[in-house]
Amino acid sequence: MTTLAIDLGGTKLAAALVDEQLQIRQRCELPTPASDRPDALRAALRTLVQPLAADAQRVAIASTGIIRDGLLQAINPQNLGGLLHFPLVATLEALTRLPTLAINDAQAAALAEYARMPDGGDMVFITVSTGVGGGVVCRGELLTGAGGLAGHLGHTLADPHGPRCGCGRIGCVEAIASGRAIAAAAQGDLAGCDAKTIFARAAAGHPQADALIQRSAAALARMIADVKATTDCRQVVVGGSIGLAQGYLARVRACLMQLPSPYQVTLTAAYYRHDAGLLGAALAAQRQG
Ligand code: ADP
Ligand code: BMX
Ligand code: ZN
Repeated sequence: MTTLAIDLGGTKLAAALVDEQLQIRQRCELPTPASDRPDALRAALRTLVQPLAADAQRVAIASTGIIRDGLLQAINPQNLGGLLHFPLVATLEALTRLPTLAINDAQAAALAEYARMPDGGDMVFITVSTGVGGGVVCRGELLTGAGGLAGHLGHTLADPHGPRCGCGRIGCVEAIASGRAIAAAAQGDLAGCDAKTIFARAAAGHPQADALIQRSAAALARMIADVKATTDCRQVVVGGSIGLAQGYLARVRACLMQLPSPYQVTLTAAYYRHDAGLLGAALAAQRQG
């Protein structure tokens, strides 16, 4: 069976056809609409799925937000242009006439990354992207929680005196480490730059750009220590465009190494790189049968 897999993030929407061996073809991408109008997202999804739906037998979407009963509920609506709710499954079933599964993006990526780990062991996936998301695999099972909130590590506390997060809480990891947070903290000649530009400026030796990235990496390392203390996981896998950016994981490792030995854990970059969410959604659909 061929799955039309979709990854809906705060910045980009990706889609592809995925076969039973998890081979990807016809991958395409669009920017996520920065609008609180559900119609804008519906229109973007229509553009994305229209060329692919005829060659698929089902749809699987990995999406940012708390996903429950096929509905998206934003914990941080600022990541989606202010959009709070969206009926993912009903919209995609109406657009494609295909059965559709929806799963949180970081939870999906955790499934894909865990499936290719040779020796199992508890694993936590973290995406550092528009926001900061997570997925926890414990004894071979993905934790979703009763309401879908499990693994939302970006909304754990980094600094009680930090900036207010879009979720309403003060000082979340996401409000310091995410792409949006890096951009929001930029001042002077960096004001208005996105995180990708700030990484490029840091590579060219810009001290403020370097400090913003270091602040993100340090917050992520502290969060990973908390994750280790909570789960005693064997491995932490990092993805997302910030997580996978040149030099970022090395910075996180260097910060983590400053901490005592119980907090040390194997840290790796996502094997499936930017496709971990897409492939995890396809895998979840395969398993559902
Ligand atoms: P999404 O959140 O939609 O899944 P990404 O994982 O691409 O998307 O994360 C988007 C964030 O990553 C944005 O803040 C963007 O500026 C930043 N970004 C994109 N490409 C890069 C890059 N090559 N290096 C550093 N940051 C990047
Ligand atoms: C936010 C939250 C999570 C998501 C994470 C990463 C929303 C809309 N999303 O914490 O559900 O997993 O961002 O999302 O509240 P991404 O778009 O950065 O991949
Ligand atoms: Zn938060």
